[in-house]
Amino acid sequence: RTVAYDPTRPAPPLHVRAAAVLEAGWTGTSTVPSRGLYPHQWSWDSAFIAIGLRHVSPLRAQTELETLLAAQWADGRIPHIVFNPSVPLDAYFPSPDFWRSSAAGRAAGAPRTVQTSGIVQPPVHALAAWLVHLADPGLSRARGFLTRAYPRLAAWHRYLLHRRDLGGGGLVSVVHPWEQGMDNSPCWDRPLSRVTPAPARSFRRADLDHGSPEDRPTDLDYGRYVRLASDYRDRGYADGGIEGAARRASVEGGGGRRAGDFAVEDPAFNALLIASEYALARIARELGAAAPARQDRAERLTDALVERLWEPSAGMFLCRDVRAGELIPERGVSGLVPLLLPDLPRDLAATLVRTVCGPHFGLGGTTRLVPSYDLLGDAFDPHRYWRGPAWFNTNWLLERGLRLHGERGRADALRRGILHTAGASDFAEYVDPYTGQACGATGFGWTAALTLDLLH
Ligand code: 9YW
Repeated sequence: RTVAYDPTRPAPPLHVRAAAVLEAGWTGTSTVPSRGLYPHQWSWDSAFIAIGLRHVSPLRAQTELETLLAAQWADGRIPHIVFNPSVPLDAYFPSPDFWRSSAAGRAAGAPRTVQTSGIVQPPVHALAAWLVHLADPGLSRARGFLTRAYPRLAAWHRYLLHRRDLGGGGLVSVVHPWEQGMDNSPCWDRPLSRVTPAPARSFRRADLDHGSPEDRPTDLDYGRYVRLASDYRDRGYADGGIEGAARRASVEGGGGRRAGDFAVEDPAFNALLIASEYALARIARELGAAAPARQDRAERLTDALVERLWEPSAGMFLCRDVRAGELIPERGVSGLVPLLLPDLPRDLAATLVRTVCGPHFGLGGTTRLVPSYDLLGDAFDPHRYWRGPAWFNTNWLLERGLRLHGERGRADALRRGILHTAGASDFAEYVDPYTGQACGATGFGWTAALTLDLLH
């Protein structure tokens, strides 16, 4: 339900079209990423959507984040999906009866009144809350927006840092490709190959009702996603972090249950946590508390990120396969996202800029937008989801990173590329990085929202 397009009339301005996409996706308490494909509330989508929505309605942007935070679990996790009870169960897979959050997640403190998934997504939320506050500080203070959000955001970061440091090196691990948000990135191929897929007949994909199979993950990928998620559920969504292992050992009187097969330290997930730590420090100061510890933690996390994930020979960050104890030799866009960080050593920032603009990602040369995966990689496919197409959220993050590190000309060019491609593709979910051709859904939430943000 985007604005009807009539070729005999001039198209409405871009900001009007983008706002109409967000209007069409608004349910009254949050915004769906896509009416057909993703009809519930998604965690990192909501954060990006709030960042754009603040320019249309600061109140709705605050509400978007408040709705998500209301579904937080008692252990601090923010679930990756909050289900809308009025949407039929078969509209999206995996549905609430797969996750069974209020039953299987009871020990982890899943909410009783709302159904959610049990995994997480990248922590963009504190950054979003701070930007939403800045859009209308008067309204934010009058509603106590940050006062109410702060303890929840702090608990969310605590969960990640204490329960999810599965590698013991100070970084957060994801336990499912859906947690990192780039579902079928070639970076996951190696760690996923150790996972026995659930039989194809044991589940029914709903995504293929909306998207073309060539643009989506394969059935084999899905079998593995289902296996990892159901194993995690069957462990009661318990984590294998230091605290989690100690707690289970005391409860079960033994070494605890086996942690999952998949654990990866991802550069984008951790960089977004660090960016959100800086935002939490600002939020704490706005609320009148000194927050030197948060600032220090952001700097320490940046050091850990460099130490554990920087690969000089690739000129970028790579993912670490925690179970195998090695870096994964694939160049995914997630390894460029740390450009967002203010305390990145200058030489690393300069190297990242060269890599973004070099043959593997092609910005300013062969590509219009930065692809999700290495143009020269064996697994590159310009149309298949996170195996090559360009996505608007990662490009928005890189635009900020380029600007932060003084690359104004390149940032301006990328901004123009994003705005042009978003408009021409009718706010596509993702696009062919060479041609800008729309893939996946159109009228996609964060594409419209981040377009609005760049227009302001
Ligand atoms: C799925 C909603 C989500 C995004 C993810 C994206 C996709 C869900 O859609 O995952 O069913 O495949 O990969 O990043 O949050 O837009």
